[in-house]
Amino acid sequence: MRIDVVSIFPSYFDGLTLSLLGRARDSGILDLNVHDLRDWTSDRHRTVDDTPYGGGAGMVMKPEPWGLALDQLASARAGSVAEPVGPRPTIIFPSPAGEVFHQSTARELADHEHLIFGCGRYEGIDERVFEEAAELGEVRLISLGDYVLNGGEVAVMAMIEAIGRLIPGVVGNPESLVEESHEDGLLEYPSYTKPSVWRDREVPPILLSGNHGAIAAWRREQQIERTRRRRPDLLPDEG
Ligand code: JDE
Repeated sequence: MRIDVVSIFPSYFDGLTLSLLGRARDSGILDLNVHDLRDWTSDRHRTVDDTPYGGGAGMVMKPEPWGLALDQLASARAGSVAEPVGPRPTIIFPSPAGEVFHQSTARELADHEHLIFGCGRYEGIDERVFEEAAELGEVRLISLGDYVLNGGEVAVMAMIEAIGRLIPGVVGNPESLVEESHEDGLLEYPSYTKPSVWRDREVPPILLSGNHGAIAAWRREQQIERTRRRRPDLLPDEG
């Protein structure tokens, strides 16, 4: 998978090159490229924002640098620039006004060949950028949840981490993916390790019993109970 990120703070993404995703990059499974939006400006001050038409608070990101950046990154495909070969990219803009990101969104995006993430700052991006981007690929405005961040960078990092670990070959043990929260629609069961008694707190005895069937049933029961208490919205009946 190829991922391009466009941001005015590219160094935010240094952390992504570490650990899990770092290994995916080293092995060639993930081709992650972070770009500075200002590289597509041509004025002395490398301007990326301007005042909003119609008035209002704050600044809006100018369309020209975004247009040039997306043209170039979307054409980074086999074939020629005029006649590229292969699937069109999916172009993602984090936005509090977007569709909500779920594990199912991550799974779907993990199958894509080329993702481009655009990180907005200030009060937003000139709306015509999304229309232009739609000529180059599938555009998705995606929200992490109902809260506002200063810019898209942190949201993009979260999405790349969620997507990147689902690319086959990134996580060593595929079973660890299936057992996690949200992969089976329930929260995780509680985990324990040694010592079996710590500060007078005992590990549930069933986990020491060696009865694998009983352990599996207990864990499932814990999952259902936790989900009912903390996230009843995830259960089929009685949202
Ligand atoms: C993401 N949940 C919250 C994005 C934006 C077009 C595109 C993007 C402060 O204003 C913002 C902030 C952000 C960053 O993303 C989030 C977010 N998931 O806050 C935009 C506006 N228009 C604007």
